[in-house]
Amino acid sequence: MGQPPSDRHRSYDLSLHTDASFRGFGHLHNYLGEPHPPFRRIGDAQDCRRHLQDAVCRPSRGQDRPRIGDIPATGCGRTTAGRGKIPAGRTARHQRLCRGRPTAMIDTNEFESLLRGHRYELFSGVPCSFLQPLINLASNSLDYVAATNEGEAVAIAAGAQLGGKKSAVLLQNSGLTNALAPLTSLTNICEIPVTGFVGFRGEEGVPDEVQHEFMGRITRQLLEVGGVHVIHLEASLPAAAKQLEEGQDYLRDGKSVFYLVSKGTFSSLDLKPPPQRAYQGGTLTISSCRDPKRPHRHDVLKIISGAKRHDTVLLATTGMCGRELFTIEDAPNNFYMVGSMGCVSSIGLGLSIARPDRKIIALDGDGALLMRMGNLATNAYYRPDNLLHVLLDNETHDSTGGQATASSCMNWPMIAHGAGYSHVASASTLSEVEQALDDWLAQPRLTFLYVSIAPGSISPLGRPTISPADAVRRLQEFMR
Ligand SMILES: Cc1ncc(C[n+]2csc(CCOP(=O)(O)OP(=O)(O)O)c2C)c(N)n1
Repeated sequence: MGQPPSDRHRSYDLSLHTDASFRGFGHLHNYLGEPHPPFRRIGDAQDCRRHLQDAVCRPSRGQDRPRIGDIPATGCGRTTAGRGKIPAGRTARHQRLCRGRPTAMIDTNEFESLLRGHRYELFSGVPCSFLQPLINLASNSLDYVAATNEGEAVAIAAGAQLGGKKSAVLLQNSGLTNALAPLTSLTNICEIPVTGFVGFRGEEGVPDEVQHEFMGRITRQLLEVGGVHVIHLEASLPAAAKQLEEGQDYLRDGKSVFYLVSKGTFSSLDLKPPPQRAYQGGTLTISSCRDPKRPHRHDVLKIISGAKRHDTVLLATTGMCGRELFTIEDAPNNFYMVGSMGCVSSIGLGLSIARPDRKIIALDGDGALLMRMGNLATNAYYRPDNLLHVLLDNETHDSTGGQATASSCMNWPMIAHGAGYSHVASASTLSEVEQALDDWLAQPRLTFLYVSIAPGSISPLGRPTISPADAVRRLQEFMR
């Protein structure tokens, strides 16, 4: 126990240490001038690690965290110079985090004024205990859309941003991987900037559950690789105000900005009881589903494209759907989603909330909807009348070679009905499609239109020549 750490330890980060590597922890504690931990067993790596992290603590940003290699390899290390290094690096926040003594933190109510000052209008997210005050704030007094996963939250925020409502997502870093597809292939390439507040679990030097350690280490890189500008939010209002200001420049340039939020950054704020919403049911118009002579996607899209008006917007899902729509007619009110598979109805939800004066038609595929079925629940919960969610079900991943999906064994109208859509219609002929469209345009209410289509696509098949970012700018111009 009292052996000095070997050279092997020198380059290691504390969080990477294993049971064996903790053999030098007694020496480390001598060096730090800390009392020895109360552990009896060397093998108790978790406890050792927590204790050591607590003792070392992360110094303020911009300074390197001390590593075991910083500690003299021999001797007890009780030198003034050596001991002085670490306390000097401790900020008030680290003392607060590590010692449990509250010092600086942001008053959540005052932060609301900052957010309002920067005209944030819509929030979407998935809860995180570190962000609890912010999520409670959004849920109590701001426009908050509770998403089923973080990718959905990003897509909802992007949809609202597309419609002119400045939007932010609230999520835990554990859910970042859920958000990566829309961050990399929607907000990034379409230049739809969203702001994010990310609960920073597993932050270096802050004791946390083991499952957060790895994600804590890669959070910043993950976001940066995803094309997001990252700012670690300071736990004081004036400093955070400056950082919010700094973020606006990135947003204006079309780049998303995410703020890492450490534990205890915001003062607590109670959640007001959310409005009670019960299953409302809806109407269901089922035709002869899956007619053997079902139409092709191209024919259905022709009808939908032909029905577009000055107040409609068509959002087409990933793959051949967007390409066929473009081939039929490229129009300023078309958005061809590339990537972000499964997110089209979430973009539609955000856009329909932001633009109640427009009628939004989200064209989905069975493979895509299967990928993010939680969207159905969120769409139904928020029930915007101006959203028509069309599922073009060919029971395959047509765009990638016709591989079967599980869709052939599913009853989609019943699923959408069970999720709580206001109205569900199904169509397996072109005249039924036409009828359902007319009904929705005449009486807008959240509608799920199930269309059974045949696999296959037209030939030759075009591909949007307009870039995703230009298509977004064109659509925004159209909606002005
Ligand atoms: C996250 C993700 N996984 C996989 C793909 C590859 N991919 C592109 S289109 C597609 C199939 C989509 O199937 P479906 O939604 O049923 O539409 P269809 O092609 O049948 O019109 C797949 C798997 C992707 N773009 N993104």
